[in-house]
Amino acid sequence: MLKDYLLVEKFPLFWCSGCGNGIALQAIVRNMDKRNWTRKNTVVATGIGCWGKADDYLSTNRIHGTHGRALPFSTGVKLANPKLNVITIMGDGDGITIGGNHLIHAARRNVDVTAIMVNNLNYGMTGGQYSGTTPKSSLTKTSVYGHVENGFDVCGVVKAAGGSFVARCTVYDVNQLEKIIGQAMDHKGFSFVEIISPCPTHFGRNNKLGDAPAMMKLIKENTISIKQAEGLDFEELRGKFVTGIFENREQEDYSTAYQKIIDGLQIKQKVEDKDEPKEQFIENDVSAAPGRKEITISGVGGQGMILCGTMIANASAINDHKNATLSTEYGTETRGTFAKADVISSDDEIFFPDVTDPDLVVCLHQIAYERYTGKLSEKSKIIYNSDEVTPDLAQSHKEIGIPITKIAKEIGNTAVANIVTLGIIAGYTGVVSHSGAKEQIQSFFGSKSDKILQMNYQAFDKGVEVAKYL
Ligand SMILES: Cc1ncc(C[n+]2csc(CCOP(=O)(O)OP(=O)(O)O)c2C)c(N)n1
Ligand code: SF4
Repeated sequence: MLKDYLLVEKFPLFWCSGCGNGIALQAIVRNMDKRNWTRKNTVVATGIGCWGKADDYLSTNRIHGTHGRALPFSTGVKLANPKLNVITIMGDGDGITIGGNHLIHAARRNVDVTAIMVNNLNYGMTGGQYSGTTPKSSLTKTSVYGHVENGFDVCGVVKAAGGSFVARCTVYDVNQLEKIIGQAMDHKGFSFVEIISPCPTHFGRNNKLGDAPAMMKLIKENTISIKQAEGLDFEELRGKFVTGIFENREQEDYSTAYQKIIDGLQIKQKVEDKDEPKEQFIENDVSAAPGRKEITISGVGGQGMILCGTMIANASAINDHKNATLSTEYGTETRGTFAKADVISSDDEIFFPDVTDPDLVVCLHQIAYERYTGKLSEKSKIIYNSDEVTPDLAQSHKEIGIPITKIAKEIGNTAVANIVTLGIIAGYTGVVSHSGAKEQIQSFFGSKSDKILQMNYQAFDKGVEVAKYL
């Protein structure tokens, strides 16, 4: 039943009377009903705009995204769970003007989503400014003397970019509209449907095209089929809406191609696991402590804090099977200015990825130390690199200095200071299992020489040992 797909309690629709959006929405919902695309298996992603508000009325899972970005959201959803049906809803301002770059790349990648663009020839929601599809000479809020640019042939752009199903229809011909949307939904790969629709409130009024029925008549009179358009040149096609299916071909979609790579890597991994016995460091393992830990590793770019944070987050999520987040910050110069990695590891869900009340802040450099000293809650401890930091003695009750650079140098290279830090953090907080941390070291340095790998294992062990005395 259609009403199972609609949030009827949100009615009446927000759109102006005579707007074509309601007709387009109905055609989508009818097709969802026929295919059983319910809230259990379907996600709708939209951008901003009048048409972008269509998701307000749909009972499926929805992402009301930012303007021009509906396709990246859809791509992410589809990649994360290829079993879902994904519909992208976008206006002409949204899809081809502000988000044009995303449109061509989604088409090129052949992402398996059904992208439905309502083209009302202007920015409706913001008051009728011209968009990338506004025809030459049109009057809009931002072209009061007549638009000097040509509008995009959007289907031409999407086809050229590699879209495997490309079609145009109008809200006047509802039979064709419903049929084409159905075909687009059934298509495996990127399907794009452009729907020509009236915006009587702005485009119609600004161009003195009459009321909504008059605009519908105009759309009807100016619509021609692909066959009728054959042989017409650019000027002869001006003002015409060519409808029909421009492209419909089979081609492997993005998620399927991606999945093949993942499957291949997993098979390879299984073979390697069988061939090589697990490293001996799994023996005498120290497990990760239960609960939640928030840790900041800070310093200046080039000291390897981001790698240290990445290893903790990876070990936590991949090896210890906890939840983990990593967020990083570094200056535009990358090296030599403040940089940090925030890691949260938790047995429970993490709802916000930034560290707000750290258990531990490691400061490898004076610049970083000054950001944190005296500014943290009672709970937080600071461990600083005493080779690089002159501490504030008033804070000594909650700060610990360790000559991290010197320890790294004694092991063989100051570059391993971040792995000494990893060992100190693992030993002091228990945020990760020691085997997990070492698997990460193996994963990052395994392809280098054995000498480098062993030096990093040693750096980790030394950090753990130092932590025993804290
Ligand atoms: C990046 C960005 N730029 C501009 C805006 C302002 N804005 C909101 S809706 C809109 C116009 C939408 O036009 P269109 O996508 O054609 O949809 P319509 O309203 O015509 O259905 C604009 C420009 C915004 N929200 N975000
Ligand atoms: S402004 Fe135009 S596009 Fe927006 S709801 Fe009104 S008629 Fe429709």
